Amino acid sequence: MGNINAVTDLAVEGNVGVITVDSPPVNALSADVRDGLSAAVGKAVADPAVEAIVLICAGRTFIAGADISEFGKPPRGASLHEVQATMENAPKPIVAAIHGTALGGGLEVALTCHYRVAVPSAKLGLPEVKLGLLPGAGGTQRLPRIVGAAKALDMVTSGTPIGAKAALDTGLVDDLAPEGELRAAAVAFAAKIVAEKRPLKKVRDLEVKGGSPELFAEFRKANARRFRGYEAPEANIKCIEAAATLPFDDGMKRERALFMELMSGVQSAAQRYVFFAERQAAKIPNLPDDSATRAIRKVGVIGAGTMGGGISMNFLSAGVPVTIVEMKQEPLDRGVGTIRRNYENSAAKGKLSAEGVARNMGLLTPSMSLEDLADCDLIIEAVFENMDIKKDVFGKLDKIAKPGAILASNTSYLNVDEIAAATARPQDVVGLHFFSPANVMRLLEVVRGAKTAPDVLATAMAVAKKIGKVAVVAGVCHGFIGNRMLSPRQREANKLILEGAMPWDVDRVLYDFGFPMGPFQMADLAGLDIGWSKETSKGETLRDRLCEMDRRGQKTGSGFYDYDEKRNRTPSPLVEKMILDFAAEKGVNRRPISDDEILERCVYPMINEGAKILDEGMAYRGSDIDIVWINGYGWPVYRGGPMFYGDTVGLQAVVDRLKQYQSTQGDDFAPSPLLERLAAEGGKLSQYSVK
Ligand code: 3H9
Repeated sequence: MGNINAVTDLAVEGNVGVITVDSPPVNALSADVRDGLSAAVGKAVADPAVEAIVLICAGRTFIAGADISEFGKPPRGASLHEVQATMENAPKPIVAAIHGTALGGGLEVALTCHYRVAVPSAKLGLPEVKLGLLPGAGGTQRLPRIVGAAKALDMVTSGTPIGAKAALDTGLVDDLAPEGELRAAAVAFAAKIVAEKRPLKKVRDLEVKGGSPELFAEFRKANARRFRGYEAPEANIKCIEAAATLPFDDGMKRERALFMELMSGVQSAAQRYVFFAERQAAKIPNLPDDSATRAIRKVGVIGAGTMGGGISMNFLSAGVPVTIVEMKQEPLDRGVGTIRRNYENSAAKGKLSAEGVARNMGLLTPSMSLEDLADCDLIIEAVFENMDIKKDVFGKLDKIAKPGAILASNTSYLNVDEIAAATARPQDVVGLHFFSPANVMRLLEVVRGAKTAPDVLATAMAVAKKIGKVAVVAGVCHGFIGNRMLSPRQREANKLILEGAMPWDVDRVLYDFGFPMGPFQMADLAGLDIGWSKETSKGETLRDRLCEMDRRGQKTGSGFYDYDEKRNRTPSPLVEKMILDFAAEKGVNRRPISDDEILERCVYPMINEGAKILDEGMAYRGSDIDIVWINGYGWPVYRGGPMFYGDTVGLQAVVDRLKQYQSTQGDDFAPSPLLERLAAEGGKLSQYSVK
């Protein structure tokens, strides 16, 4: 218990007052922390024995930012700006002692201290942009006064923190303290400042270096694509511009105004929601955080194709040995070669050292025998998507795997319970649905079978965390969460181009909505011939006909679009004619289709399908569904995911439109009972959780 308030303590060591903030988990600037800081600084200033002050935090980190959970609630206690003014104007030097992460409001507090000392492992940054915000406590005005306009632009628009050593180089910290000795080093530093009678350095009094108009113009141009659709990056840029051109107090006013604008907007609400949703997804109802897990020291992967290779890389990169099995030598060699090449490419880009490549490859054991998986703790099957083949593999694994080994399938659609029934240990079977490219995509759907044991589920979640994935639990249903919702969107996209739209119209609308690409671009990229075969093709669908003409997507130079040698696409007149002919053949009277109809027909059935998934208990929470779509399918994070977006539109409005489409398009659009109920009750899909 602190002697200032429940989360703050003031102790005096020699002539230095040490203020400790102790507010787990991350010392966020809650009302208690702000009040405590304000009172502690006041008390230290009033104490004649104190000549300098150190601000340090207990636990795993320095202040990691404003308390995001307080946003949108009525203000309580001292405002952060008031606390900062008290600190910056204190007549005695204040030294911030930084370990862990000084993020957002945390770094902004440190910037109102007169000096900063950090341990080498500390990280300092302004990540507000990731929450759809900007640093609203003077960060945009003070940071460029130390690191210069160019570096500040980079830091506030990326949100990526820098390490303490880099911070020392830019002047953001004044001294490094030995790891584990921060308190003593900071106290010594403060005493030295007093002894040397160093001035009270106020960052606000410094000049911004390098803030020319060209810098901002070029930065905007170079990053236009990266920032597409997002409001926060531009607001952050405007603030740095203000720092470079206006007096400090005017810059602060600009920062405040832009901060309030972002804070009251939908994008930041969505991004803050996603921050908590992502952490929530890791929690399994009725399974405590400290549930027992099985030790995973060695992993087996069956299949050395694109999926198997990507899956293996996740574990190798995390330092876990992998045995990869393929039935024949040539595909095994090819798969291992691809893994090596991927690592070498990372090394060429400076993302991995040469030793890193060697270390990761040294953890990989190629094999042509399933028997070699006998000592694996987790075995992941990534073979062809066919139930008979999968059952055969699991039947064999059942005889080979050691007792207690977890047997996982990477199936993207198939029934995990049926796969589990091919073994005598269904409690050890789970679905681990990775997304391609599996070494890059953050999402992992963990499919809980009817008999999957709780500790298997807990282990799957822990493994996901270890390999840096965002895991979401799904129940057993066709396509689980993600692919199940993709299917109505695909259905409508295909119908729309028969009824009157063109593929490029549908793609443009979904791109403008914020997806990285539309469904037809996606199909061309993936290859139209996935699951298509020349022998059995009967020209029944447009896709069949395109494949029959060898227009199989980007790889053949044409698909729905025509591609040049640099893979730039243009709408194809031939495809346009094929679509018109196909529609005529089917007796469809084409009509003009508005962009609104395209968007509603592609997105509202997804919202509806999400509601069905929740109603059936196939996802624990609406927010889990949003995490799937953001991390697995490029749903724009500033729209919060399909469930959050449905809430933003208004569930009653969604239901009304679904019913209208139901009258013209049929029962595919029949609203789910849960959706109708929530709409009637004023409930929210994003807040819905299965009891
Ligand atoms: C800001 O500062 C605005 C100002 O510019 C202007 C104001 C006027 N608030 O991530 P973890 C919780 S905006 C509330 O699993 P890690 C988190 O929900 C803020 N809660 O741990 C979780 O709770 P639970 C700018 C927070 O070790 C628990 O702490 N700052 C906050 O993997 C552990 O979190 C940021 O954006 C918060 N600020 O990573 C930093 N932060 O256990 C956001 C965390 O109940 N935070 N929680 O699920 C992070 O990036 C990471 O949490 C951090 C630790 C790197 C600190």
